[in-house]
Amino acid sequence: MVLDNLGVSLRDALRKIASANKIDKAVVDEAVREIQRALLQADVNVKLVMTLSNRIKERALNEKPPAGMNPREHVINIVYQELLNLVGHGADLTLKKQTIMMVGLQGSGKTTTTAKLATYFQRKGLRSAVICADTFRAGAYDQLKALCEKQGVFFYGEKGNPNAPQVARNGLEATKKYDVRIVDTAGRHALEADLIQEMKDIHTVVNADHKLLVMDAAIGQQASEQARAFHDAVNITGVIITKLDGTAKGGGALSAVAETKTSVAFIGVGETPADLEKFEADRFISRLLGMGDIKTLIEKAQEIQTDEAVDVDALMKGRFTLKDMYQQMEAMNKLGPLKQIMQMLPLGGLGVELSDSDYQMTKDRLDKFKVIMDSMTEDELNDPKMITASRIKRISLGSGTSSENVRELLKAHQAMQKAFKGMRGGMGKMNMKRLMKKFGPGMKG
Ligand SMILES: Nc1nc2c(ncn2[C@@H]2O[C@H](COP(=O)(O)OP(=O)(O)OP(=O)(O)O)[C@@H](O)[C@H]2O)c(=O)[nH]1
Ligand SMILES: [Mg+2]
Repeated sequence: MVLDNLGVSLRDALRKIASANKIDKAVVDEAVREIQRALLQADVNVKLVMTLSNRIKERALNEKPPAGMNPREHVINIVYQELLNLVGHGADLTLKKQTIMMVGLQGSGKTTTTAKLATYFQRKGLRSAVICADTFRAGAYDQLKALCEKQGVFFYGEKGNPNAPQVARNGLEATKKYDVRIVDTAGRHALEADLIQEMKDIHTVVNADHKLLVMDAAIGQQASEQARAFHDAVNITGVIITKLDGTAKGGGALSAVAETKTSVAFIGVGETPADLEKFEADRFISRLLGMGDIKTLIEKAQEIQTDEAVDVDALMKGRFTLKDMYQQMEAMNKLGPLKQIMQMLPLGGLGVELSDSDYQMTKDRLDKFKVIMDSMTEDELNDPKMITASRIKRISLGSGTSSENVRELLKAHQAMQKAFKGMRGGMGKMNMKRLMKKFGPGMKG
């Protein structure tokens, strides 16, 4: 999805922290610089980026890690928390009787989102009604009416009446018995005085429980200024970011949250009424940082542990002998392709580049490796580095395979060893289960 690039860069920065021998000023500075670069590239507001990076720096260097957390984990956790602060903690649009007013620039997705929201509440068992207070754009009435009718949502509008506040008032009167009433308003190209005035007038009439600012994910750096203007006019209570299914960077819209001191309530991920997701900040950040799937991995590993002892921690521990490799390959064959497993690890597998074909062992290939290993001495199995050309020849003869086969095995071992080393270094002494616990809120569901 969008923000993929941001995720990749942030994971890079975290990986540096995770693989540092020691957390000192230089390490923190460099990681923070990378985080800055990543956020700026995603169009997050410059001022926000500066505030955030200063806070990370300050906390990383001054705060003592809580008991049971090593300095690397501590710093990663700080980054996680500060990013969470940046996007807010999810606006509280609970399932209750309420009125909602939608505001935003022209084309930001207000009308579409109005229908989506009405559908959302309706599916949760609340009765929704929609009021069209966009008397500015000719097609607005028909557009919203059609969307509502398709979803079985009650629609109120007055075609031909140019007085938006009046339509809103009448609409509220007509929809009294509904649980959730959503008022769609007109957008304009830019923030013009007449839009602001009309919005304020509607706001006075509607006095909504929630004033939601709808922002296109593509809005970029001007988002904060726009958000401020809307906030000053109607006191925004939450933000909806639309078109996150597209290719925009999204960081600008995220910045609107800080500007309005609110949270993202929902995100729009498509054009149909179902393409609306409730925004869960911790989940979002976990996903961005690649921590989202650890739970799946652990569960998967635990399932297998019952019959075939696979300890995920052990994958990253100790010396990696040929015997270990065989065991791991056997185990991992059960888990699925190594690459997929690695990607499920925290921080996106710590950037270890693997190609599936190299690691996906067929049963045949494993069997062959087993035969080859049977012809090796104990020393060779424990320290494959000692396997010289002449030993390769002996092993291939003894196992009835070719020298190529033996080399293939050694190559696979080396690559895997390297991969695990990367992970081991990267994870520090991080314990997967502890890590999960720590990032627990993000691991829900
Ligand atoms: N891909 C995608 N398209 C969206 C999303 N939300 C809205 N759109 C599209 O964006 C366009 C504008 O949406 P509208 O809902 O009409 O925007 P608006 O803010 O009401 O526009 P005005 O009323 O003219 O100010 C439409 O073509 C929508 O289908 C989304 O989350 N994803
Ligand atoms: Mg509209």
